[in-house]
Amino acid sequence: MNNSDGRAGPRSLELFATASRVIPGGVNSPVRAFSSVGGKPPFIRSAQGATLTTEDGVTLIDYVGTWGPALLGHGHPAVVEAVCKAAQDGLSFGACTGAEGTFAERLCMIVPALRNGLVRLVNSGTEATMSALRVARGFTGRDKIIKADGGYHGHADMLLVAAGSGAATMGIPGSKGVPAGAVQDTLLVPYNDLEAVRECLHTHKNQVAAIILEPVAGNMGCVPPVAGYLEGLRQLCDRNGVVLIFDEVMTGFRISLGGAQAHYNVTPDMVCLGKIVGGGLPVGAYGGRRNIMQCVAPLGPVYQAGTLSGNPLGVAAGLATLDILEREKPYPQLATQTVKLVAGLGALAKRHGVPMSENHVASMFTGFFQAAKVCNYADARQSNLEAFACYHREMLARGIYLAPSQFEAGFVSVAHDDATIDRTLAAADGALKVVAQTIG
Ligand code: KE4
Repeated sequence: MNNSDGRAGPRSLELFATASRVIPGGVNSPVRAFSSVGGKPPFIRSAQGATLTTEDGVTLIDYVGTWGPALLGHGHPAVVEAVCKAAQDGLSFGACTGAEGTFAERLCMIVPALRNGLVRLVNSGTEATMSALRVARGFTGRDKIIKADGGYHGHADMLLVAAGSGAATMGIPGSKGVPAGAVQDTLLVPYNDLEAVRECLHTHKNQVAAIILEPVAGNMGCVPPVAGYLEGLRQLCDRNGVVLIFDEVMTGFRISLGGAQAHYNVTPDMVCLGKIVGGGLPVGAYGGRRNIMQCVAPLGPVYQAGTLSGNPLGVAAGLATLDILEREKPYPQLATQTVKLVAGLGALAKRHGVPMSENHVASMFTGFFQAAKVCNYADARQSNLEAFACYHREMLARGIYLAPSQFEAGFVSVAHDDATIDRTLAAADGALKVVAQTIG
């Protein structure tokens, strides 16, 4: 192995064997197992800025960014310092702290859906979406929810649904262990299809509590909303008394400081946050209109709780992250670097005759291995997954760490400078040459 080959070396393989004896699949989250790209995952010893260092001593340029949180780059000194300082005063109290209120105030000032509203801190994106939907059901007294096919909102039972055929379909369990009853009220519509939502609301008149949506899809690969889609959803929800929930776990503080809702100027009734909001520590949040959130215990009858919710270390990391984002406003730079990367990848794919369709919004991007434009999950699934797997392996062998799935978004951080992007494009030149030979 050369010194930039990120594929699992002897030490990573040894550690994977150990982990596989005691952890399902050797991983604490399925996508990390590299199942869809082949090979075994490199084990990571440390991370700094735009790079990861593996247990085999190889330094990789990272576009996973711990699945989104590392917007500022890994191990930002001000965030690490804030966490270490908070830790000196104790790790968790399970009681009220001043910092929680300060953090909630900052969130309510920054995120449009939280302005004059209420927000509750939790420990993951899954908790945020699960809780927001329970509150929407409690507030409306309705049971049905609508989600987009290919949208991922964490692993709560009601959200683990597989799409059937047809435009708007009744959810069917998307995982063993999810009872049919848990998804019987979950309706699926194609992303970016306003007519399907209109039809669904008509068919299930006065029965739908909420629509939950990634305002920029990231879990089918990066897929932006088509013009008018978010605005149309807003109108349909207003007309039908439906709670519009933007799942901004991935897009929050990524697309802009105020998230996708600020970028597209469409304010949902509720918002779910995660990833960047915790600066890399386990923090999620959900909130929105005051009259909705007043249903939440202890104010109202909708129960939700959490031992480590508002944890001092997570709040310290989140506050430090918001401080940096508000002070440095890195979004124009993030967009510039992402455009440079995506344009470079597109030119290289063209040069090598590899069909690639790029989507990007701010510092989220995906190169789909197909020629057609990707506007929803059905489009995304037309991608050449063998070509993607080959590309992933070849990039890793050249020191570039990409999400091990065609259906994930890549992330550029503040630390991805010109030299980092140039190194990435040089690696992609070689990788795409191999892909071209492979797909013939
Ligand atoms: P967590 O429970 O993983 O913190 O958040 C769930 C979630 C909710 N909403 C959106 C839009 C999300 O993207 C996620 C989690 N994202 C995945 C990757 N796309 C996390 C990676 C993983 O599952 O290991």
